Amino acid sequence: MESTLGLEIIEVVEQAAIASARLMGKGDKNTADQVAVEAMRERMNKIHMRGRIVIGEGERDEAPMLYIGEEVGICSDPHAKAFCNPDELIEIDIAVDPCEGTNLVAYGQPGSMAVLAISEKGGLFNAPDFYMKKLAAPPAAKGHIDINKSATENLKILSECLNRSIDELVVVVMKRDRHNDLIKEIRQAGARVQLISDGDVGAALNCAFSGTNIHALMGIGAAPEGVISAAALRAMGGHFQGQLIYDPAIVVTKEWADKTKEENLERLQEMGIKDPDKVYDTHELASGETVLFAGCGITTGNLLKGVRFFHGGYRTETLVISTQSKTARFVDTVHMVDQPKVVQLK
Ligand code: VTB
Repeated sequence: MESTLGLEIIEVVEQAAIASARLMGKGDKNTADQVAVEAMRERMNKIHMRGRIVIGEGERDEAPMLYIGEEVGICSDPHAKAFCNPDELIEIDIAVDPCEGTNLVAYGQPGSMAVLAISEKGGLFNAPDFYMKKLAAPPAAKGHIDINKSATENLKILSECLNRSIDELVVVVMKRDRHNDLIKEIRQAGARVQLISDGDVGAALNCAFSGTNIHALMGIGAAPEGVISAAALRAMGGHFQGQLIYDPAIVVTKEWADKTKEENLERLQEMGIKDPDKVYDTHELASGETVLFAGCGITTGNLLKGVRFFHGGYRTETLVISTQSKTARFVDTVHMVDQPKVVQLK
């Protein structure tokens, strides 16, 4: 799978990021998302691959593009055998979020990214559009902290694993009412809280690298984004656990805002999720033998610079992680549209 795909997916997220970045600060999150979707889909359909969207923009009747089940890539063509070689015909599953943090783009705030994860067929958890309680942390804490423990307990463990005093630790939490008690507990335990409005994929990713001054992500976000985060953390050896949330008393799942807990449980059963309280780890959310992650900064965040436009072109920064090549590549690309008058070195 790695071959050229691991490199071509750089362009897939770059094109989505560039398209979305043009809408930065315009206050129009839907268009910022839509142009990213179109750009991502267009570039994916130029790759010699046989892909199926397993996490995307919604069910087929909701989303015209990158809907769950959509087949993408040149080798998805029924006659592909005539012009694709055997390894290009291997079925792969793709989880996409062309504009992760649409609000961040719309309001020119930091940390939005175009992201995707790829694995062989069946290698990514087909997360339902529910919320997910998440715990992400650096590789040093992998398997030591546990989503079933309290934030206080996990902070003590994190402190020991990272050899940092608790008051030096920074935990990213999304600024939502559902997190008020969590935020209070983290602060009472002596750690610091970095509140974000959106973009918990980038926040999880930050946990995988030292020097980001982010040591954990805690709280409830979307399950689909959780799978993409888990793919990246798995590839980096980081810690990620996720547990589906189906009780409206905790948070109302947008898609089924009028549903009761029992109705949500029924829907999960229908989707084949036998244990709704199961805690998933990185190897269950991204179970494939080969897992790829790619993310390109739309607006500049902690880890990746956003798209920068200059006379004659633009510049992007992408992170590509592969379990096969065991690499995390930071790709700084200068896109020379016209003959640029000047290209800065850095
Ligand atoms: C979450 C988070 C995402 O949107 O889904 C959030 O995982 C939506 O949360 O990273 P609310 O429904 O509470 O607003 C993001 O922040 C951006 O897609």
